[in-house]
Amino acid sequence: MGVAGVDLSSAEPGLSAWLAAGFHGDMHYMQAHGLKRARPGELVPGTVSVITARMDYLPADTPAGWQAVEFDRLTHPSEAIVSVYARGRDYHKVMRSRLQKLSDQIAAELVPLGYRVFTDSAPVLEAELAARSGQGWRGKHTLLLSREAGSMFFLGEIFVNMALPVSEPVAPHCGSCNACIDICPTQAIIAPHRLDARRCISYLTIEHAGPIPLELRPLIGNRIYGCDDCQLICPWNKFAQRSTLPDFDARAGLVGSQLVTLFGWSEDEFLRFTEGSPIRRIGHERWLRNIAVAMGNALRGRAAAGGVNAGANVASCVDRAGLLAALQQRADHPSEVVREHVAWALDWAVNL
Ligand code: B12
Ligand code: SF4
Ligand code: SF4
Repeated sequence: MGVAGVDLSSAEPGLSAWLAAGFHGDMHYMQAHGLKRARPGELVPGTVSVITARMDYLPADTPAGWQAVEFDRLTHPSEAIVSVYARGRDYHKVMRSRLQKLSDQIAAELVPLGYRVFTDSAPVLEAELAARSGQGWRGKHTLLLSREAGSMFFLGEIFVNMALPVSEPVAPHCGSCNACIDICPTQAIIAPHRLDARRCISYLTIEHAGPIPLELRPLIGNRIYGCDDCQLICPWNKFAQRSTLPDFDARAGLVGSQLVTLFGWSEDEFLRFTEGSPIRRIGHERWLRNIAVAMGNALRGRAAAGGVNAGANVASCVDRAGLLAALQQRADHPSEVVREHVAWALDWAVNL
């Protein structure tokens, strides 16, 4: 944990430039609040300090060398890849409730305090606040990074109406490394610390509602929810810590499942299997859209563009008949978005 002040004015020009460039795509919530995002005192009047927290999320049973295990999934194109942060319980719930408990306790036992807690739940520049309060530095991929914990952690804050001594920021340690920029499958990191979200697979599979741009579909490979590549390649993630909470243990079905299996889930099954998971928020339609793209890519038979195994020919381990049959079963799906992505996948598979 650390403490930041509320003056983020030096971040405002960067936020405005990012929005003006349209890098937020259709994440209208990023634009809606304008510069309030950089002004904690406007979001919660009376706020004079922000207590910041980070919380590790690697599942407790994560093996040594887990980055190689994750990269290897890209060479099994029939397997569905859900990014690591989304395999357990929704962090919004886990972290917010713990911060709420902590604040209640501080207010009850230590000092009367006005407070509000947030974890990606309001217009707050979380990584900026965390960087200013010594939680780590901003990596070139834009995420917060620490020498003790890499970047596999969530951020959260307690806005308080009491002036607290501010923590010292830490020096950046990216040096001349550019590994995250180089590995990004869609070249979404257009320069150090500059992310065009519209190209990011995390945006395309989670935040974006409509059709996925055609030129980006092949680059998504078999990633069906989020993307971890820029973090997997980061040398500092050898220091990433396992979570001590069972909440972040991976749920059955979300690791190592076949695309065909997840594509077969009915809407009821989708809602049941994703109860309490962040995945639920994308809904069944986007879920099918994402998996259809991955199935098209699997049929095409090449390892996901980008990743360390880029271009490897992996057609031999793909059950073409099974994938084609599953796609054809959804060809008349009531959603136009699903139908169009299924048609694309079938077409992409045959028109080599
Ligand atoms: C919107 C959002 C996204 C978007 C955009 C990401 C982004 N980098 O902006 C998308 C959907 C792509 C995304 C993806 C992911 N996200 Co996200 N996301 C957010 C969210 C809600 C807001 C981030 C934000 O404010 N972006 C706006 C830009 C302007 O901010 P910025 O990067 O700080 O930019 C500063 C400078 O770089 C500069 N700048 C940036 N661009 C430009 C352009 C120009 C021209 C100029 C001059 C300056 C400039 O100015 C800014 C101010 O100083 C935060 C939660 C929160 N409320 O903060 C989570 C958050 C950043 N995400 C998180 C996570 C885990 C992820 C993923 C790893 C999930 C996944 N596995 O798929 C990926 C990682 C992708 C990546 N490399 O960033 C965590 C990160 C934890 C950490 N260790 O840092 C957060 C903090 C959520 C949380 N509470 O834990 N995310
Ligand atoms: S999450 Fe994936 S697509 Fe997004 S910036 Fe990182 S490597 Fe690129
Ligand atoms: S991969 Fe390299 S440049 Fe990117 S965040 Fe990690 S250390 Fe920094």
